[in-house]
Amino acid sequence: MLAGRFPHFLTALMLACAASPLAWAQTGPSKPVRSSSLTQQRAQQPGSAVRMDRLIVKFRDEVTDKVSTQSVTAAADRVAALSARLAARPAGGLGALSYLKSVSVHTHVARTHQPLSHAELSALAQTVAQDPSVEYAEVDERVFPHFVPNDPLYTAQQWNLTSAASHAGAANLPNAWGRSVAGLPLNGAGVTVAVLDTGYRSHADLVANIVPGYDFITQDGFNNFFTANDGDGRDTSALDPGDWNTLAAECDVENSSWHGTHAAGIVGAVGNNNLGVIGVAYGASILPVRVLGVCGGFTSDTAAAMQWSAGLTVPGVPVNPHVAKVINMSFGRSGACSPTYQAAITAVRAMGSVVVVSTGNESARTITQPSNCTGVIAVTAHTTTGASADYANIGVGTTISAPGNSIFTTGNTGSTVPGADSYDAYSGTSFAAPQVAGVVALLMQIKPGITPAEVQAHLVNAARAHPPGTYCATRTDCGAGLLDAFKAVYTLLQAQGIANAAPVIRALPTQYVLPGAALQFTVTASDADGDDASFVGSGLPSGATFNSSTGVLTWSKAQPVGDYSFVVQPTDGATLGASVTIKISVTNTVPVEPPPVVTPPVTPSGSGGGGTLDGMDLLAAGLLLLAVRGRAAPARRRASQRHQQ
Ligand SMILES: [Ca+2]
Ligand SMILES: [Ca+2]
Ligand SMILES: [Ca+2]
Ligand SMILES: [Ca+2]
Repeated sequence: MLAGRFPHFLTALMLACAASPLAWAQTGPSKPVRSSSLTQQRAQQPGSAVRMDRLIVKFRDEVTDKVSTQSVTAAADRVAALSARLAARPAGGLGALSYLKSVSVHTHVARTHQPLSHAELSALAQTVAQDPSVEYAEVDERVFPHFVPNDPLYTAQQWNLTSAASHAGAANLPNAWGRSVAGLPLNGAGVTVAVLDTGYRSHADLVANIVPGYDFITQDGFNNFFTANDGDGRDTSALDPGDWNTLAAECDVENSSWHGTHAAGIVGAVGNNNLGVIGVAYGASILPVRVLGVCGGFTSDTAAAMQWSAGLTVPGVPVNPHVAKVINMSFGRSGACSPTYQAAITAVRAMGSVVVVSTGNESARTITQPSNCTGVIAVTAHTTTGASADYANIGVGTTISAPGNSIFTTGNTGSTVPGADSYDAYSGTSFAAPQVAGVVALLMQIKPGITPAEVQAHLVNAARAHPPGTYCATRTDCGAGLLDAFKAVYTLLQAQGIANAAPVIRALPTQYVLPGAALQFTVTASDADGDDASFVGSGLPSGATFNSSTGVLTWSKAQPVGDYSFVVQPTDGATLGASVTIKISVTNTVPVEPPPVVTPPVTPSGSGGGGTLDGMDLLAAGLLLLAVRGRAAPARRRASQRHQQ
């Protein structure tokens, strides 16, 4: 984490440029703060199109021979009979089914004779469900449990994307990424996000998601391309030539920032490709639109770029074939919203595009334009603990806060002209806004055509409260709270009729420990959606610690003698599960009971009620009791320590 205040780039720009005839209307990126760098690694591409062929069909109970209904032959016969009835229907062309496997006595998986699109398969499921023999039918969706990206810097550096249990300020992406939409993982696939910034570099961890953008930076005067720095005015290449400045009379003397490559990587660096970092919407298309050059850019060019990105006509510029439904702008300048900005924002919003803007880095209590315009999502920044970042502007018009400190992303080593790919950490509201833009892309994937107003409502309603005791906790001008990707995703899925199952804690027997000895055990939970669970604990014995993320309770010196009740409740980050009381007994006399009678599990059907589970529980309890008894007698020289998964 970085400490201290960050340079007030916009203020500095306005002061430095006050004497410059070209610069007073200019806009600058929030200044990045570099904290480390890594070299690039090899890239590989993810897979693509999805065709599916599996339906889960639950047949109605039939009064028939119990033995025969449990056989594979009987199951295959029922599927074959169903298939024959479907084929006889007028629109039965897609309906040829064959038996694949069983889930339970009446629930089987049927396979279509050819792979279908998700929409075709969903329609077939509805047709199948109308058959009198069928209780229900649904697409056998591929699930992506416990999604942990294999990008090496994700685990090592990208704290901002982890669960709220890992870091109070994190944006809670893992369980959102674990969902699938129409057979595809939830990663922004099919959504285009425009990144209006300094352009982009063809970084190995980014380039696969880049679609052709545009360079909107016009000449400063006749044949004067000081701002553009690429030797021409508007052109079809949004590549970033660098924005270093050597003329103190124009603005601060600076090395190149590669600001656009950072913002683009935060939105949509290629994910799960065994390389570098992962973007929030790691399957989205990134439309790089160049509006910032040396000493920033112009309101006019950014307003034009916004409208072009959303599919509107800008005279002299070819129509954008990759219409962006999300537009990120990590820049601004002081003052009230300009009429040109407001007109552009109103126009692109009417096109259904969501505009996300950073609030600026002046530690101010007013936010910069265009984040203060009507109709945008204005994003301030917070630290790992969820406290408002000391540099981040807040003020009337702030919508939400996103992580802003030490945000790892794609970069470049060049101090002037482009160098090699790198990965770097930066801090600023510039790096908070692209995380919100990425979450918006996830929402757009779930519900294409979702309106900007709906998007904003979901983000705001899903935001976690500013943590108690922090500066923003009692203020009304810091926005709704902290960005929470999973809650936003879950509430939209719920609105679409897709429920979220609560996690369920796996039972733990009474935890016995000798006085003064160490106790450690792990609370675990299962979740039908494959979500990772975290825990809320209460009644922790004095001196014990509980890790809400890993579920590990550690009591290094258990005392005094007595019985304790530790109450723990699981959550997947959106839905709380039932609380469970775990009994802890600090005692010299572990109860000696006769070993339980263990009934061998009854196996054949797998749906034979609770007998199997009960047997396993008894077996586990018996083993535990034996272990405790073995330790409690002469073997007291060893401190008791248990670690249960
Ligand atoms: Ca140009
Ligand atoms: Ca160019
Ligand atoms: Ca990657
Ligand atoms: Ca769940």
